[in-house]
Amino acid sequence: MKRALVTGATGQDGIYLTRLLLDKGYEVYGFVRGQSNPRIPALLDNAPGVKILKGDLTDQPSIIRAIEASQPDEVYNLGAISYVAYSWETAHLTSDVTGKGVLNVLEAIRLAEGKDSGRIRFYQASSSEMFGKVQQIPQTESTLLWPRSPYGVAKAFGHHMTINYRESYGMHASSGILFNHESPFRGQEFVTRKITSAVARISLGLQHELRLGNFDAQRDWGFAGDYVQAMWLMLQQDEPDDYVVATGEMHSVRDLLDISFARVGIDNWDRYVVQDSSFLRPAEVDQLLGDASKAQSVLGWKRETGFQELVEMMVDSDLQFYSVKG
Ligand code: F7E
Repeated sequence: MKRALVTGATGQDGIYLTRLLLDKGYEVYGFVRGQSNPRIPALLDNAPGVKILKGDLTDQPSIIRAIEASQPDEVYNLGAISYVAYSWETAHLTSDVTGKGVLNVLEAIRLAEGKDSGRIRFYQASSSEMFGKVQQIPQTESTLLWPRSPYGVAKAFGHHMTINYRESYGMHASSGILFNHESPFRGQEFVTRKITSAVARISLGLQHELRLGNFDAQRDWGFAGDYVQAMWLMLQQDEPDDYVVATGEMHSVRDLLDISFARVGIDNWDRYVVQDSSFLRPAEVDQLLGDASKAQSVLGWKRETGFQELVEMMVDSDLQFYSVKG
């Protein structure tokens, strides 16, 4: 039986990946932060059988102990402060967790491997946010990074550190450059879920207004459940490498609004949606579009869920949730 250690296990991707690994027969350990973390019950409900280990990415001894306790064949580093807007308010903390946290995990693995380099396979959750002010359209694994937020800068540090440890020590360290990926488990601070939950509440008469920032931002939005497959596939390869994971389609925040409101039978969303400058960012990433040809040809990965299907899945799930919860 293979063993895996997943940091950030209580997050959206953590839940999907943990479930995938359990289904494949792995023994899975979730590395989870905080005292009485309120997200642990959701993880245990959705991925029964996962074993919880407590620690923090900024506390390296806790990572070393987690590796000792779990004896993993594979480590997936999904833990991060992941909300881009918040990273301007906490640039130091974001650098420590989202950036230096990666180094802490890499070093802990190197220590555990000793002379047996490559024994523990490592996945780093890199992000399309590293492309920021895009220097090429669409973005590939070799596109120049130009991050536009403290979050993007921290992710770029983790990405390059992963490559550096692979090249310096022969570690089996791979990096997935994942474009935006969403699901009903997405946090409500992110624009997709903010919209789908508001639309559900508006159609149920529980909310009357939705305040948003930049309507014109464009992203390459995919389904998180499809994307965790790519993470796993990367660690099944003989050679570690970096891969873009994306749909190759770009949509705007307006498209999200169109599909979400249409799903509940509202054609004219103008009367509910208000632009609020407090949601604009100090530096915006205007558009992101990924080219996942390498993941498709080398890993045999392909996305299964289209944009409209994804948005409708999220609206339906929120409708169900709020019609029970109120
Ligand atoms: O924003 C615009 C906002 O916060 C998307 C994270 O998973 O993906 C995510 O980062 C766009 C931006 O995601 C609102 O300005 C307009 O242009 O959903 P988001 P993100 O910043 O792209 C990457 C790949 C990651 O790695 C990150 O961890 O939507 N937008 N109005 C808004 N965004 C939010 N959150 N709220 C608004 O009211």
